[in-house]
Order: sequence, then C-alpha cells, then structure tokens
Amino acid sequence: MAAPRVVNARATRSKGESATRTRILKDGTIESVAELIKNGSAKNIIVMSGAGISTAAGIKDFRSPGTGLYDDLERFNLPYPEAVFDISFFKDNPDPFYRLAKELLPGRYRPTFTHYLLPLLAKKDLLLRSYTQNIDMLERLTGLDEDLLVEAHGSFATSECIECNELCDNSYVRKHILKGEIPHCKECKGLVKPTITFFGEQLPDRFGTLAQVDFKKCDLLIVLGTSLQVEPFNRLITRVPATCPRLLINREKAGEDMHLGFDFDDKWKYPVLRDAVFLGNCDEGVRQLAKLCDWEGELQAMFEAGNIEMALAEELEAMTLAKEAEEEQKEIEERAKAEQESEDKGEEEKPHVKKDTENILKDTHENHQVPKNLEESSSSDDDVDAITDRLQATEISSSKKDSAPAKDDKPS
Ligand code: CNA
Repeated sequence: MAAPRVVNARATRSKGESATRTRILKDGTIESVAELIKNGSAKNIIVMSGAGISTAAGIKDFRSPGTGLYDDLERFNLPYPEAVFDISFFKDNPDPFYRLAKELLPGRYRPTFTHYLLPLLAKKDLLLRSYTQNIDMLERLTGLDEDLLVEAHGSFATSECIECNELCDNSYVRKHILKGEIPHCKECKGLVKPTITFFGEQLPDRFGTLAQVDFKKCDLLIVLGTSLQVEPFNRLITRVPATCPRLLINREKAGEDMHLGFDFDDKWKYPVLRDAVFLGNCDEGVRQLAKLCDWEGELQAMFEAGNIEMALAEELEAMTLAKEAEEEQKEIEERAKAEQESEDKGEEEKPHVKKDTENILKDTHENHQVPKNLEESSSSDDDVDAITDRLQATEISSSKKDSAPAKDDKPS
C-alpha cells in the first residue's frame, strides 16, 4: 500500500514563523482534497461518520440545536439527555429507550446521497474502511460490503439479554418495539437490548482490532456529519499518520480541541498543513467532492438505483406485513367463532376480538406505511411473488451499478 505522498510539496513561512512547513494539501479546501484523489495519492481512504449523514433521511442527530434528539427528550422525562443511552439508567428504566427505539428503528429510512459515497469508493477500490457511529444501519442498505464497515456503536442488527447474554430473535425484538412493549429474555426473563453500545459499555471488539491496523495505513481521512464529541471514536482522527490529509464535511467545525485534532485555521502549527473543511450539509459537500472527482453522475445513478431498490423492498415488507395481519385477523376470527359455537349461540361478538383486530391493523398501517393501494386490496402470495421478482430484477449491488449521466440534482 502506498504511503501518503506529499502533493504540491512546498515550504511555507508565515509572518514571524521560523520553521518551514510542508503542504500535503494545496490549501484547506475540498478542491485540494479532490486534486489529491484525482492524482492517485489517496488509495486507502477511511471514512468516519456520524448522525449528520442521516439527518437528510429524516433521522434526528443528537446535538443539532433545536432539531437534535437532545432538545427533544423532555417528553421522556429524563434526568439528563444522555440517560436514554446510559446502561445504568436503562437497567432501572428501559422505557425511554424503547420509546425512542420505535422512532429510530431501521426499516423506516433510506440511505442518503452521502451514504452512497461509500459503495462508490469501494467500487473504485479506494475505501479502506468506513467507521460509523450510527446505529441506523443505513450504510448496509447501500449494498456496502460488510467487511468494509465498522459499526463502532453497534446496531439494531442483533439483540441480547443484558443478564445472561443470550442472543434474541430479531423479529421478536422488532415486534415488541413496534408494539411499544419491552422485550424480555425467553430464557431468564432479563431485559433484552439491541446490541447498540450504550454509555458505560465497551465498544465492539471489531472496532479496536481493525482501528489499530487501518488507521496506520490511511492516506486520506474523510469525516462526515459528526460533532466528534464521543470518545473513543472521536480520537480516531488523531491516529492517522502525521502526513495524512484529513477532510471534514459538516455543518460546523469539530475535532479541533484535542491533541492532534484538526487544525483548520493553522493555529497549532503542525509541521504539515493537511486539514481541510467543507462547512455545509453532507449531501452538498459529498456532491461537490464527487463533481470535482468527475464521479457525480456515477454517484447520482447509484443513489437513484438504490432508491428504487428501497421502494420495492418497502413495498414487499408492507405486503408481507399486511398478509401477516390478515392471517392473524383470520385466526382471531376463527378462534372467536369456535368460542362462540361452544358457548351460547347468538352471543354478541366479543369486544376484545374486535379490539385485537383493530389494533393489529392500526399497528401495521402506522408502523409500516402500507402503500395506499394496498390498504383497500388484500395482498396475495402472487402480489408478494411479483414484487420479489421485481426486486431481484433490480438488484443492483454497488459493484454492478453502471455509471450513468447525472439527471436532475436530487439531494435527499
Ligand atoms: P451529534 O453529536 O448529534 O453531531 C451531529 C453533527 O452533525 C453536528 O455537528 C451537526 O452540526 C452535524 N450535522 C447534522 N446534520 C447535518 C447535515 N445534514 N450535514 C452536515 N452536518 C450535519 O452526533 P454524532 O454522530 O457526532 O454523535 C455520536 C452519537 C450519535 C453516536 O453515539 C450515535 O449512536 C448517535 N446517534 C446516531 C444516530 C443514527 O444512527 N442516525 C442518530 C442520533 C444519534
């Protein structure tokens, strides 16, 4: 693997400055980073990301003033906002986490334009690894090879009992979350929690093992949508080689107040000038980077194809759920009929039966956004098969996606 190369190396001397400096980047702009990619100096790119890459998908971040989750947690009556993700607090009161989990649950959101930068870099064999703090699993939905992904704070992909560590069936946990119920371990009745890393818990082993190797090899670090306030993740920016260029794309500057942190304003006088920043939305910054690298059309095509794939998958899930609800309703009705037959004939329909049926249908519609056309018609196996066929036909993995000219710019 190529070591970082010094691009446009030249010594600079500011007023009153005695030491000479080397410029890894021409200047602290996204343009100079694109130049470095285009000239082949960046072949082992690490992307670090945070909640800011998913806000365009409709998922709130933590700390954005006014719109972040921390400004919205009053309704959960917490002693402090972080408590919702604090393991000690969870053990005493899991209710706020589970109420929030219902809102954050994967399956309701689609990857943003920014997310597709990851499979694009992978396709070009430039992505060493993507390290994300996000628990929304949107990176996976882009078709990114899971080997290239480190979910540093875990995800909803698996769940386990916090007492006996027994792994729990995901659909069991998902159903509880959607119904607003708290899942308990079938073995020991302990509390079950998705394998999201809470404050007070260790990060997954994969994080430490891979970070130790990857960051030494990194020749371009791209940091997207994070306030870099959570340790130890934020410290990763300090672990790249001293000559490794670093780009932050975020609405605000971050990561400056730590040893070996970013030096956008040339304050700390590192021996090299290597930090760049794009202040704005991730989708804008990533689009600009892609444009500068002549990748915009390709990235747009991946984003659009991914959206079609997502829409079909959502349609399929809604149909499957509608079918399940229908079957459950049928069962309830049959049970009621049998009960009625064994009891007094002509007794009124049991109110709880009607209520059960209504609740199931309400839950399905509220939580899974059953497409309008499905609300009236009942789903059949044929419908589900037809959508499955369409999904297979449009299965566009990142490696298979062809480049295509950009259509209208459609940031997510
Ligand atoms: P944070 O502390 O809330 O910071 C988010 C950062 O992104 C802020 O600096 C914002 O200004 C910036 N930002 C927000 N939207 C955009 C945008 N569209 N474009 C550019 N910048 C934007 O969140 P961090 O990720 O830094 O904190 C780490 C926490 C957040 C992790 O433990 C996560 O698990 C947790 N989290 C994850 C999700 C998710 O999975 N989507 C959602 C909320 C919180």
